Amino acid sequence: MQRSLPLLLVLAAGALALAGCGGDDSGSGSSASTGAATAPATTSTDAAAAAGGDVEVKMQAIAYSPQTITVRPGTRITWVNEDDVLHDVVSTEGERIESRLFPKGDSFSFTPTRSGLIHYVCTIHPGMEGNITVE
Ligand SMILES: [Cu+2]
Repeated sequence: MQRSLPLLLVLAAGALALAGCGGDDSGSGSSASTGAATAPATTSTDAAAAAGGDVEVKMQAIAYSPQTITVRPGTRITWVNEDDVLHDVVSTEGERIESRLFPKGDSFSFTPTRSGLIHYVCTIHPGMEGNITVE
């Protein structure tokens, strides 16, 4: 007797409404309109940000993982070093981030306060770079 299709449609509509609420910045973002927000590749990090939780970036095999994250202003980002060598987090573009070099097992946290793009690097490992989209 019961049909589940209407329920699925309601759930899908709700998900679309949530996604639209966060992703539609057609009036603002003048400098950040890269179109990357429409790519489905950032789904997992978007979900973490939407849930209001912290976002964790691992420093693993001389790389940041995930290398690119999307968060909302006010979301705390924590980098955790899982390598046997020192790493740091220093921004070269956008909001200022400057951690110390820290060893395996240690972490560093930063909370962006405004929308924009942040590009950061590890100062002792060329090519170890990451990006944060804050929107
Ligand atoms: Cu490093």
